[in-house]
Amino acid sequence: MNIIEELTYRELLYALTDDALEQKLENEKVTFYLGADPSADSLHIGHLVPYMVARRLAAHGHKPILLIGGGTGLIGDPSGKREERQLLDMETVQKNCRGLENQVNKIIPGATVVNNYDWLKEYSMIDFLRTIGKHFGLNAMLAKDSVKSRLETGISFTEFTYQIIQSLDFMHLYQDHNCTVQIGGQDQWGNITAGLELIRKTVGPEAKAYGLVIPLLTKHDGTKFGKTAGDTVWLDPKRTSPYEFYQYWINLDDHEAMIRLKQFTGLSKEAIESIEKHMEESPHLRHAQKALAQEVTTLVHGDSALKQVENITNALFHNDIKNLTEDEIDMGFKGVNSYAVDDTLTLVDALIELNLASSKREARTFIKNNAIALNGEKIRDEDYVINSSEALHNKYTIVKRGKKLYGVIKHK
Ligand code: 629
Repeated sequence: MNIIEELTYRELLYALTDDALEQKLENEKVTFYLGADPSADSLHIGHLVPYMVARRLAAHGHKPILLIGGGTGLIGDPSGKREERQLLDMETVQKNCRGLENQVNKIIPGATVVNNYDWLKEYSMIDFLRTIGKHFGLNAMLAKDSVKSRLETGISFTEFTYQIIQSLDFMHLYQDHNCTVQIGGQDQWGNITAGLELIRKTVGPEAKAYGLVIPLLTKHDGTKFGKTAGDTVWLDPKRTSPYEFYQYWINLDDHEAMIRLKQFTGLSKEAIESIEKHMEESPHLRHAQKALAQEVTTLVHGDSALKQVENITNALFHNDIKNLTEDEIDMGFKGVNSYAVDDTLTLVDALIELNLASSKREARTFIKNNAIALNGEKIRDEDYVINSSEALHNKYTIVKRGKKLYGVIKHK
């Protein structure tokens, strides 16, 4: 498989600006770039898709440049946005840039990372209008989806200009880094083709540059990709813990897990097909989900985080709560209802405070029916009193009701 066939197999190719790019990628090693704007201090798993394409291109010997939009982030890309964005202040943009730089360095080790603020800040207004603005026809600019779709609702001159700024980046990278290919999500088509035009007009007709765009991910059930219960799945472990991250992939259905295996892992076609066969033979083992969750968690959070996450998952599955470290408890039970106590608390009251029972009566019934465990051990005594001396790490008593519901008592 050549790289274009491979991207097609992996459902990672939406369009090329020129079919000749396929031959070029086969015959030469090119330099390509991918940009992200610092709208937040972390990427999320939607952003990860083009970075997976960058990894595949790099694996085929092409040279990646990862651009952080310290300059464009101050303007705001209208692509795919129905409304004008709120401008971010300089301090926020710079802080966000540092967050993104750290992340992209880990996703593609060894890639060149650049920040477009470094060259965009050098333009004076008159210089910009004379040397760059002259190459952009108003009609072509108005015809871009990002602008056309906003003519009714409104778009500022600032966002209208965005396509020129992104074009300048491509021109700059073409001239200074011999970068001939830009990749991005399909929403970036207009900005990328604007750049091709600018390169042609400034460098000359012999200039040859290309664009490759990647499909925006959709889910077959109509819900949004990359969200759980409305919350974005971030790469930053402080926003989405490695355990929550792992759980996102583990919980996908079989059909989606197979597609994401192709898109988000480096596993070969043979390995993916063997996983698929395995999955069809014994679907209950969730082979595809496990392979996927392992691969993507390792890519984003590293080997030791994966170990920790698997440890938590196993402990919860086997009721082996007592062997969890303090960090593992923090991560595994983040977001679970908790209740802080000074000294002692009856188990009945604990179940109510943790929302695991709606009345004392119900709480007693659960205990009687053998449905309640503390730190992995069943409790049958309806008058049981939780005591800090039994707390794990002197801090936590983990309360479990039935197979899946948890609460955490935090001892002060
Ligand atoms: C300067 C800035 C450039 C080239 C690109 C850019 C960023 C681009 C953009 N991208 C999105 C973002 O930053 O806004 N104008 O959130 C986002 N991108 C990844 C994919 C995308 C795209 O980071 O390209 O399509 C999402 O999958 O929306 O010189």
